[in-house]
Amino acid sequence: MENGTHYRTCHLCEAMCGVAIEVQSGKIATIKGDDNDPLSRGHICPKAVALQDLHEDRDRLRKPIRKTATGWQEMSWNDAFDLVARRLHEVRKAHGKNSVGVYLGNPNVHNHGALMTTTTLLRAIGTQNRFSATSNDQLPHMLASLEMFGHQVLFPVPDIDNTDLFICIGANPMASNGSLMTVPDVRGRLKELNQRGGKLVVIDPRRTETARIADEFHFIRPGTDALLLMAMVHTLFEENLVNLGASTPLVKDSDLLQLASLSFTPELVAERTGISAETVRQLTRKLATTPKAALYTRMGTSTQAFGGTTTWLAYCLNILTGKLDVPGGMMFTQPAVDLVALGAMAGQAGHFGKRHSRVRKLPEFGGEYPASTMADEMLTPGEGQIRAFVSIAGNPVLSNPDGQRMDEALAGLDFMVSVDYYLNETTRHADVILPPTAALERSHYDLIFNMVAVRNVAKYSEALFEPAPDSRHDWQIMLELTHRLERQRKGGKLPLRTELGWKAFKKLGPDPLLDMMLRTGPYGADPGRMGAIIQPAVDLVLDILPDRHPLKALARLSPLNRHWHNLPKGLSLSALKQNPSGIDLGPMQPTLPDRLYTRDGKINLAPRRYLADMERLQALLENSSKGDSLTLIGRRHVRSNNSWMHNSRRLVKGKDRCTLIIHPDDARARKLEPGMQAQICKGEKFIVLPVEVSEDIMPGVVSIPHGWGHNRPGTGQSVAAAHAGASINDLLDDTHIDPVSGTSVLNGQAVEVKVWHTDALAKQA
Ligand SMILES: Nc1nc2c(c(=O)[nH]1)N[C@H]1C(S)=C(S)[C@@H](COP(=O)(O)OP(=O)(O)OC[C@H]3O[C@@H](n4cnc5c(=O)[nH]c(N)nc54)[C@H](O)[C@@H]3O)O[C@H]1N2
Ligand SMILES: Nc1nc2c(c(=O)[nH]1)N[C@H]1C(S)=C(S)[C@@H](COP(=O)(O)OP(=O)(O)OC[C@H]3O[C@@H](n4cnc5c(=O)[nH]c(N)nc54)[C@H](O)[C@@H]3O)O[C@H]1N2
Ligand code: SF4
Ligand SMILES: [Mo]
Repeated sequence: MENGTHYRTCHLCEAMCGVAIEVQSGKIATIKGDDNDPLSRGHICPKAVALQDLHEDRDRLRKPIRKTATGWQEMSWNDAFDLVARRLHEVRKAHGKNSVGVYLGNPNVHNHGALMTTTTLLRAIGTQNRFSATSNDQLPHMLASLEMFGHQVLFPVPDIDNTDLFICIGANPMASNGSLMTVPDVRGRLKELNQRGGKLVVIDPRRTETARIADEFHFIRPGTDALLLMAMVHTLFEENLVNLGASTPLVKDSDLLQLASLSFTPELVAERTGISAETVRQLTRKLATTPKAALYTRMGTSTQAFGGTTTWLAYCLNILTGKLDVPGGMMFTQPAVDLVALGAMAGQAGHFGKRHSRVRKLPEFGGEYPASTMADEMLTPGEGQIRAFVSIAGNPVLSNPDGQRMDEALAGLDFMVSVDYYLNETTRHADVILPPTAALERSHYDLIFNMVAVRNVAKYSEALFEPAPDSRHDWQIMLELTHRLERQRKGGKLPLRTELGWKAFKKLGPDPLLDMMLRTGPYGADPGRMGAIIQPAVDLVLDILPDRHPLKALARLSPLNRHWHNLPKGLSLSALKQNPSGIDLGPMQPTLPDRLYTRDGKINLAPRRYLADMERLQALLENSSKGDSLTLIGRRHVRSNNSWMHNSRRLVKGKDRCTLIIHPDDARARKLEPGMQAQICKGEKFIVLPVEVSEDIMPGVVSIPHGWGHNRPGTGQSVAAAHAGASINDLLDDTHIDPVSGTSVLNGQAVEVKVWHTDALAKQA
């Protein structure tokens, strides 16, 4: 990269901030917000500097490494690919295709090259034992979207820039910068809400950074949101406040929903939720009578015991009050690459429960089993046991519940390969680690987060630096492995046209395919052809893609989708290259009924699997917490990102952030004082953390952030190890899942807390 300013999208979280990176003498001098980015308008958060730290990090792996009796050894890419393909093939041959497990971690969705190529690798591996971070995250939203709108990734997004009432439940966008709501500069946007006379309401067991700037805040007992939302539904019907608005002709089964809500009066649920009946009624009226309002829920309501039902009810409340698909309400985006439409055309709108996992009989979602049963599938002998494992951009030892068991399971595998930058808590179990190029060495386009952005925009960033010599992009790693595995599977030889397809794919990489997606998309420059030279190569690539690959649909995409006629045209890769700060495609627009994918063209308000959960919800009313236990929830901090950004000195410096937050009453009862070490126990398991005493947490609730616990031996992140903290997931049970969706319960498990006596261990022994 020549000296000067390079414009780019930060890929670290969902917010898609535009950054301006100043390069001098081949090195990064400064990283600032890009004022011309139409979405982020100059905003960045403190993590943006980590783009540089990650790039320059000496602990970041740059060559493939292999575990040997005498330690890790570098190896050539060719040897590494051969070894991995051979070992995976051997295991598969000996034990069947399901003996190989695959886990896809979160950064995959921030990486268009990986997204376009992992599907091919998954097909080549051919296993049903697939897992990802989805089931520790947004699965309930995908399920509700599938059940109600007919498509697993058609998410309603708060039109935060135009709303007058934003009800935020179980999310802390001031720390997380939004999720399933790409919202850079959320602080500025909430300030604007305030300036136009709008209101922010936050409901959370902790007075969060977002709660602090809210007009109204209510504590809620963890895991009881479904009761609150049901009481709101009840109130809407009881007070004749239901008004479906524009959705009226589309909605079906609201009578069934009314029936389900009958017994959940605000009075009845008040004690259990901790929110008074009067507050519930007021809030419901406010939602119903504010024309531009949006009720939004996220992690705290999704990764809990009632994640599925809560998320469904949140969607229902928006619909019952006429907030769906209207400006200022919950709207659907129209991104430049419309993966919703492409997925539907490729027969990938989603499915649930088509088959069940071997050990715990848990349902698949979109072809993946819940991550909380990954260790079971590795540790339980029998046909179909996972013996070889592929982890791509994930750290399940820290991110999955029961990290200790995950550790033990990974340690017992016959073979493991990780595609990752770091030797960390998970990849230390691998036999081979394949490190991709650094993010700034690759181009970037946000295929996923444009689908949930509060404004339609498109932006492409070219690589800032040349790839380091002898390095491979994620997509190159996927393609090499896939190609070799396909060859192995076919006895060493592929037909000539297939070989040409592989050659073409490896040569082109993801960007010409992206160009094709842009051109054939809703704002496309020209609906079909990309020029006589590239098109034949692209055709060869489309030929070798799996049948249900969304890109496959591109070949059939000539008449533009019916609801695309009113959008501005002209997008292509070259158009984006000419606008390095991005192109504004305007605010979200109403898109119904065209955007619905249900078979009958209706929005289903009362899918059966949620109604079937009513008995359990009723039981929740009765069973209140008992004994000495406290309820554990998570939290995020703006200077952190899941498990993998603790090796940046600039981000971890300062006050210890991996602490236990506890209410003064609960601390007093346990003789805990600020700064003391607390032992947090769950059954036999425990971790030890410094105590923070705060009125900002609800009595009976404690909070620990996730992604810490860098004290395991054999890792290679020196800064992180010096700021180790402890992993909340070493406490959480992997048996706790939301039965409706299969999502892990990461918020709301019971723990016990006491003073940590350093001699306690000695006594125990
Ligand atoms: N208790 C608790 N647990 C949680 C959560 C919680 O709130 N509480 N949150 C859950 C959520 S929402 C999520 S998304 C998951 C995340 O869980 P995971 O996806 O399993 O883990 P991450 O911590 O995101 O780790 C990402 C890994 O990818 C590597 N990596 C980063 N960029 C790249 C890249 O470009 N290419 C490749 N090949 N590798 C890369 C990093 O080095 C790191 O090892 O954690 C979940 N776990
Ligand atoms: N700085 C930073 N940003 C991130 C990440 C990060 O690790 N750090 N991770 C990224 C990822 S992968 C994701 S998925 C998003 C997540 O983004 P958010 O959904 O905003 O996630 P959190 O900040 O964890 O907020 C969850 C909130 O739910 C509350 N909560 C817990 N249990 C309950 C409950 O039972 N009921 C209610 N009502 N609230 C509850 C918690 O107190 C917390 O305030 O953030 C992304 N952005
Ligand atoms: S909020 Fe921070 S980490 Fe997220 S995209 Fe913006 S600068 Fe990057
Ligand atoms: Mo996530």
